[in-house]
Amino acid sequence: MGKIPLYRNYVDGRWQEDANRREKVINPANAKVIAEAVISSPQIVHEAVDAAKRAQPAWKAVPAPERGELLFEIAQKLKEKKEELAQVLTAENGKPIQEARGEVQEAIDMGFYMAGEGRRLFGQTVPAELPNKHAMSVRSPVGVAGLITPWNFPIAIASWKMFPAIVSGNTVVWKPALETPGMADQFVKILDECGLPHGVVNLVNGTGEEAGNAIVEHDEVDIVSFTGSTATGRAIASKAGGMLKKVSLEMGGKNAITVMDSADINLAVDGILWSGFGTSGQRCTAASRIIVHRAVKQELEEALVAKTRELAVGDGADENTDVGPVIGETALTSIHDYVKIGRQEGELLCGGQILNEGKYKKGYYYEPTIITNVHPSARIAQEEIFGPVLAIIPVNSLSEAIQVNNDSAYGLSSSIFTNNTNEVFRAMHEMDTGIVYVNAGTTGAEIHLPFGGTKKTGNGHRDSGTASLDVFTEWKSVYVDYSGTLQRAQIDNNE
Ligand code: UN1
Repeated sequence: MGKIPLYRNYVDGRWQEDANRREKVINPANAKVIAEAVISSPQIVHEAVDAAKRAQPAWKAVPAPERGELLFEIAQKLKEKKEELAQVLTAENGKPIQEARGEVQEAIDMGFYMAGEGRRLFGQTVPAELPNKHAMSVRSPVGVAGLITPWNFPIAIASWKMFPAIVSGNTVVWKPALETPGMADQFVKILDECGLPHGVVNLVNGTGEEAGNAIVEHDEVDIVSFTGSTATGRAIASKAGGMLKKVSLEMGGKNAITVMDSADINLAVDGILWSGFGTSGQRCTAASRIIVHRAVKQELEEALVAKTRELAVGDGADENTDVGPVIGETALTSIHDYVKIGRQEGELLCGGQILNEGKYKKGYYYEPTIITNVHPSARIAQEEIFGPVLAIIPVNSLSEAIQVNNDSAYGLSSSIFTNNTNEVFRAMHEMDTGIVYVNAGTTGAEIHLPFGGTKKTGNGHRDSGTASLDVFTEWKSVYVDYSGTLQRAQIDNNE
């Protein structure tokens, strides 16, 4: 075995090795060890928080347009390195290279977008109640931000949090997922090369139990922004709640695509394939329920099964791959367990097996799977599977479709395929999710709109868009009285 990279921590502008423990990084396409990453002790997290705390006043004092300019250079560098980054991403995450390029593009877009925020960061100026008085609100940074990010979108989601955090004057301690430390390494190297002052972003690799907890539990971490599982999010919320710490959570989804009788069926099939089986179903936004009007159910199922069978499952590094491996062995087993449950709850139309022969022998591959005639309350229609598995639920009307769509603990993304204008507007208003698509699948959010969901998907905050600035800033209301007299609000103007 040739020499493999070691991914280190980056604390106070220095690359550091924690010699005690390391974790192997695996390519899910072939189970090869491709790198190692250090595993941080809570002590290292504390050092990173100290560094972030020390760097924050000076970073806050840098004029926001200048912080934005630095972001512009970072985005430019990400753009130059797009292909290299995409290759690293596919090797450690498994997603098809086309999708990896798309994900890096999402980070580039977020960089350029937030660079512009350096010259906006709008507050409000409003009339004051009293004469010769000025009233306005300005944004100020929250302080030290702890970012905990997942493996499924290791650079896009990191950029949704990192860029708004730093453009608005926070400093950062970032714990990326164990499975994808290479992306974090590449990202932070770019920040460093572009001259981000030391201590502004600190990278700590490690486990959720140790490094993640150490971030959440540290008194000097003022805000935690997390994307990942509902169980972890709940644990973070209860700890952070007790500490009265600001926390922004993005968690699960159980997203549905509704196909109405007026829909263009071929278009709906393409949307379902892309959102159901793209990234092997491992997106929070992945479609996992298909709600179909009975009038077009058979037509849709036939077309869907035929096209699903044509999908090329394989190594994501191959340009022709449609569906890559899933992230690892545990995921494979969990997906297969759900499919076993699903076969009791409905009828298997295609797929249903772990692929482990021939070219699939070494990696973690699952057949794109469709199960039909599933009841809306079935486990495979309620629980997040995070794999390439679709449950088809037949309905008789739009009202029933909306009811089924909303019958979920989660509320991230919904989609409707229809050519009926009234249905478009009803769906838009009545589907209870943070994102609604019309005549497109449930995936593909653009970075300049808020990303997030209702109910147990989140806790009311949003990533990306200008909404993310609300996560990383506090409002400060400012009143300037230039009358030269003491003017008492609510009293002197209401005598
Ligand atoms: C995620 O699934 O965690 O909207 C993020 C999308 C992508 C981002 C997905 N732009 O599907």
